[in-house]
Amino acid sequence: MNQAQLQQMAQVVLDQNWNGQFTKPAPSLYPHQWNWDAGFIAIGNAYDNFGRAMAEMRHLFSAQWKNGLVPQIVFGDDPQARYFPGPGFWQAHRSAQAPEHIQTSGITMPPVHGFVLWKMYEVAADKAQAKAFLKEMYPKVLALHRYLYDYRDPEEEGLVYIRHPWEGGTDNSPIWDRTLSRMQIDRDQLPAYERKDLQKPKAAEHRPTQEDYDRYVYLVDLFRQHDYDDQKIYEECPFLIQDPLFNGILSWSNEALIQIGSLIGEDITEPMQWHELTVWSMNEKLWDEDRGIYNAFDLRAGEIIPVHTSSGLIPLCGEVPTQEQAEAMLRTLESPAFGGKDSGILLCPTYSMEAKDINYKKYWRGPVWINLNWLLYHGLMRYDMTEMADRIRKHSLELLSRHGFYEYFDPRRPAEGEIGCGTDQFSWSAALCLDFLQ
Ligand code: 9WN
Repeated sequence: MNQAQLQQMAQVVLDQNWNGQFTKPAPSLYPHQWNWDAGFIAIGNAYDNFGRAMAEMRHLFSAQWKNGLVPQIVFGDDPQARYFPGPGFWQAHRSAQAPEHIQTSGITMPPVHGFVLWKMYEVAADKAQAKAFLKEMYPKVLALHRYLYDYRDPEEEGLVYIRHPWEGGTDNSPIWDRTLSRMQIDRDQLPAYERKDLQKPKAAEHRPTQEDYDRYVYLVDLFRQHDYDDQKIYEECPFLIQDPLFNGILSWSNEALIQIGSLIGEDITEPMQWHELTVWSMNEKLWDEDRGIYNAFDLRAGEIIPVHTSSGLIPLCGEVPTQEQAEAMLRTLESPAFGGKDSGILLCPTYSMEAKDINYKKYWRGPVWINLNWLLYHGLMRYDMTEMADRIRKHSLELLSRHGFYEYFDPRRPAEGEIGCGTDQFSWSAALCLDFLQ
């Protein structure tokens, strides 16, 4: 398939998943609007459909909570939509902070919006229109970051915690295993629920387990019992993790807020302070000198989580590491753990291939995801590591053009069984393909 055909097919996926108000991540599995998906999708649309990219972001932020939180899911009103947990389970209206006019979940997701807006501005054909859009959005993104620093960084370290695996975006990442396994769940006490994500034949094999879902549900139940009060949740929640992917993305968006604020003549004192503190703390607390990667930290247990996933390489995108640290990260990427040097593996597996429990088909426990590849690509480019960046871009395009716009991919060559996994017609795979093709 040539580039023009791939581009056209990616555009078709985005057109088909657009419902007039927002883009569904996938036609049936994910029928509502998701937070970080919306950001990646807006980047893809910014080239040829700037109006739709703006509408996507406006729809997401129309559901921003009064305290600044931007929800993980904004529910659409399609009566056919089947997804668990739906708005009736979340009961976000228990919080006085939730918006009245629209239904949402009660957690957030990685804060991609700052760099998404900057990227939209960079590629915009009509700079005056894009600048007006930045002016409109800047206070909203600032309010989101303020929420994160005010409510998710209790020790004022500059490191934001997530309180649910869904907030991290990498639902069943091995990073969470130990914390989740400490949670003793009494199934009789758990609210009754029915998963809707196991329709496809391989879904049970590829998606998170029942034990994972019990814990996801337990946490949502805890949040709603506390009416989504951040302080009470902080006191009680067994899952409080400072994740390098989340904080790396936050750093990039802090930096973008500084750029946007400077361009539109706003006060940038806050993002400058946030940026400096987060970068410093990530290097002080999360950097693993021996292994050349960033770790996560379990705030409840008070310990580092020394589990190697590609999340620990994402801080490259926010220019968190020094040049020297970045070179160590490149060596990590090239090592047998991530297979970056001619190993026949298509980059980048999401979990260290040296881990005994890597599973190349199971969601965030091994497969390649296009959004993480895209973040890594940009991170490597920032350090002029063009050879590895190019390899990641080429591998991403090879997967997409040969196998389609799947949700995630088995990186092995030859792979056993199917290579494209999860849902097909996945919006961010299509959107970021468009960006990779520019
Ligand atoms: C829960 C929509 C989302 C992505 C996440 C991905 C998956 C949801 C789910 O789908 O999570 O948020 O039901 O599995 O893990 O990153 O945003 O595409």
